[in-house]
Amino acid sequence: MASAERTTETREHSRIRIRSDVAITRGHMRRARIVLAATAVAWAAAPRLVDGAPAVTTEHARVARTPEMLRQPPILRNMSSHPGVVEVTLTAAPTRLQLLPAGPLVSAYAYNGSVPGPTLDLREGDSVIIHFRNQLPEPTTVHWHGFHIPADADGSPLVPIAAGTAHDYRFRLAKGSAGTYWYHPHPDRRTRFQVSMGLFGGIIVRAPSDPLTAKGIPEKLLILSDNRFDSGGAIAFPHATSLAGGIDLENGREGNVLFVNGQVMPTIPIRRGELQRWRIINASAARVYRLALAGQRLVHVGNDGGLFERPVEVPEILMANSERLEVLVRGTGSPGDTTVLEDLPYDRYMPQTRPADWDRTLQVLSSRCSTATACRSRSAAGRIRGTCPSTRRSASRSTSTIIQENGCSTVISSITRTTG
Ligand SMILES: [Cu+2]
Repeated sequence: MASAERTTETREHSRIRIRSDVAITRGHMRRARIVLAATAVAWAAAPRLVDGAPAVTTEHARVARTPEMLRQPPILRNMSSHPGVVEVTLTAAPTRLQLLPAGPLVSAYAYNGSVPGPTLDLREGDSVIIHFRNQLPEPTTVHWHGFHIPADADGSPLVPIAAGTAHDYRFRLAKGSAGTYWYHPHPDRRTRFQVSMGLFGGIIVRAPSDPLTAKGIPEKLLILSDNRFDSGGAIAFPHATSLAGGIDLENGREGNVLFVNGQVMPTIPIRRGELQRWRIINASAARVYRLALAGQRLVHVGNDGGLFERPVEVPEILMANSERLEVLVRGTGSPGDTTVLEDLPYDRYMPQTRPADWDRTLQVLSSRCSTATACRSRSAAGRIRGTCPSTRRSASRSTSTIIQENGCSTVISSITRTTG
């Protein structure tokens, strides 16, 4: 993988396919050295680059002016009637979509016609069959990011699916694998391009008993991505030997418009006092997010490995590419009040290619308090606590204790799973 493409990958890739990564990386590093040499003169003349770097804040703010309610990606339809078997059809194909609010129809790649692709909703222990059809004009694969499955089913670059052909992916999910995952292409040298063209989707693996679901806490799937567009609204890729192409190679291709489920700065309605579980996936090719909820602390309850034993209350969470996290968010304030999920500045750049506006905070989405429910809440590390007239106490079989919210109040001191 090229150095820029490697930024779409996580530690999991490194663990699972060290040998193939090393081989691919060497080849790409040779190409990277050639490109870097070709642009060295220009870089020397522009020690703090502005021209060629994406104007992140300006463009994102410009297109984020028409807020709309957050949509959930469609769920892939299970065609099997056998318990424990999930059989779906997934097609990657070129299409034309409106990617920018009020923007034109532009060329994109999509799974089953949508960006993000449909969500794969699974359970631990499921036998999964994915009938994949590659209608792209180039080879691709589908990689099930985070799954511990046989290498030949995992969509590696070593098992490409040729243009115009089909392939069945088959695997079984292990017990204890509940969590949030995602899928994306992983062809040799084209991962960055195909993901940027729109090929990515979410995966949820559910446990037989999920303490948060059991308590009726509603959940949202939030797939974060970014992209870059030309003046005509088309997805923009600089030439590999251009200055911007060299920057992409060094920094990874970072977009100047941020999306959640393909929407720019959408709104999530939340009742006052309501607790929501947000499953967040960083499907951006290179962007590292420092997520913070303005005016609130985040209650971090899970990551790539599923739910934690106990929640952790934090002011912000650093989220690298391909990482997943789960947080609990409470509706606060008066009806109509909004709380903004922000991407705080994170300096991961080489000085000569650092975007001029890297230190600006970006708005990712907002949650809007929708109805009045009188609640006063206070928080402490490891628990969420609120006060309301009446609460119902329930205890799981393990050490976890959850006081179920009755209208508005919830205390969670532990979220240990009680799977049987
Ligand atoms: Cu991946």
